[in-house]
Amino acid sequence: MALAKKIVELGLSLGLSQVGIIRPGAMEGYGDRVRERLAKTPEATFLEKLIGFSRVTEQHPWAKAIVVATMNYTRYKLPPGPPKHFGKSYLVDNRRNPQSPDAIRVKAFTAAMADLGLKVAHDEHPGVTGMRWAAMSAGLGQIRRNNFFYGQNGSFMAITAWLIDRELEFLYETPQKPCAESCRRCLNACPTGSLSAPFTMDMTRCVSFLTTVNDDRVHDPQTRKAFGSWVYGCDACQDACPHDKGQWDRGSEDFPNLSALAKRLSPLAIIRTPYADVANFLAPKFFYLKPDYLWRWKYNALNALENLGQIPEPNDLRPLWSDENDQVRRLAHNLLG
Ligand code: B12
Ligand code: SF4
Ligand code: SF4
Repeated sequence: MALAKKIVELGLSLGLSQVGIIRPGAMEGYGDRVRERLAKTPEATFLEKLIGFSRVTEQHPWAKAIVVATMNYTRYKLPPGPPKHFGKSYLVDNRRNPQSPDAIRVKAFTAAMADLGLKVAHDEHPGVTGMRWAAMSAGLGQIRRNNFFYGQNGSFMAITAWLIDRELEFLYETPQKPCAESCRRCLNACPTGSLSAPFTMDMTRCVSFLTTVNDDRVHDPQTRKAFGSWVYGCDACQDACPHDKGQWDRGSEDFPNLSALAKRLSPLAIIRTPYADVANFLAPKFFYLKPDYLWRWKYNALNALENLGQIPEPNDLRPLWSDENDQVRRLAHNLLG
C-alpha cells in the first residue's frame, strides 16, 4: 500500500491529472465489451485486435498491475480556427512529440517508477490496454453514454497506462452525477449515426475514423456531407455534452508550435499546400494518414469547404484539377458545379 501510494503521489507531483492502479484481472470486463461491440458491428474487424488488451498478462507474463493516468488537455489554449476542423486531442497530441509537456511527464514518470526498482512497460500508441475501462476500473471517473471516460474535469483528456511487476492496487471513488435520464445530446450530435445508442458506436461510420483511415474507398455524397467541417477527427459527441461544457475556458498553457502551425490548418490552406509540405508540416504531427494517403488531406479539406459553402476561387481549384490523385481531381471538378 505504501508503494502504491508513493507511485500515485509521484505521478501527481509530475503533473499527471489523475493516477490509479488496477489489477490486470480488472480488464476482463473490457474484453466482454469488445466482443459485444464486435457482435453489433461485425464489419469493424479492427476490434478483434483489441481483445488482447483484456489479457495483458498473456503478452507480458511478468506484469502484476496496471498504472493508469489521465492528462487533461483542456489545460492548453487552442487557436480559434483548427478546433472546428481537427479533433482537439490531435491538436495537442503528446504521441510522437517529445516536446509536448505531457510526453515529458510520461517519460519522467516512467523513469521515476524504474528508479523505484520496478520493471515498467509503456506504449504510447495504441497503448498497453483499453484505457477507458482501465481508468473507470481505477475509480478515476465514469464512462458516459457517448463511450467517453469522464474524470474530474470532463472527457477531454488523454489516458495512458504502464504495466509494472508488483502486485499493487490503488483505487478511488470519484463521485459524479450520472447522465440525465432524458439526455440524448451526444446521440443527436453524431452526424453519421455512428453513435446510435448509449454505450455503443460503429467505428466504421465514425467521422473520426473515416477522416483518418488509410483507405482508397471514397465516401458516398451523403456520408461526406455528414463530415461537416471536420478534416481530421471529430469531437461532436463530446462538444455536445453538458459535462464538458466550459472545460476549455480554463485553457491557459501554450502547446509547443501549435499557434505557428494553426495558419496551415484551415481547409483553404491545406488545399493550397504542396504535397511535399503536407508531408513535412502536417503528416509528422497528424500521423494517422501515411505517405501513400496524403491525398486524403486535400480530399477532406475540399469536402469541408464544400460543406461549409466556401467554394474556393478558380485559382485555388485549378491546380487540383490536375492533382496526382483522381479522387481529389473529381472532387475539385465537382466543386465547380
Ligand atoms: C480504437 C480507438 C479508436 C477508434 C475506434 C473508437 C472506439 N470507440 O472504439 C477510432 C479511430 C474511431 C477512434 C476515434 C477517437 N478516439 Co480513440 N481510441 C481507440 C483505442 C485505441 C481503443 C478504443 C476501444 O477500446 N474500443 C473498443 C470499444 C468496445 O470501446 P469503446 O467504444 O471505447 O466503448 C467503451 C464503453 O462503451 C464501455 N461500455 C460499454 N458498455 C458499457 C456499459 C456501461 C454501463 C458502462 C459504464 C460502460 C460500457 O466499454 C467500452 C470499452 O471501454 C483507445 C486507446 C486505448 N488503448 O484504449 C483510443 C481512445 C478511446 N480514443 C480517444 C479519443 C480522444 C478519440 C477521438 C475523440 C479522437 C478525435 N478527436 O477524433 C475519437 C472519438 C471516437 C469515439 N466516439 O469513441 C481517447 C478517449 C479519451 C476519453 N476521455 O475517453 C482514447 C482513450 C485514447 C487515449 N489514449 O486517450 N478511436
Ligand atoms: S466522434 Fe463524431 S462521428 Fe464518431 S461517434 Fe462521436 S460524434 Fe459520431
Ligand atoms: S450528452 Fe448527455 S447522454 Fe451523452 S454523455 Fe453527455 S450527459 Fe450523457
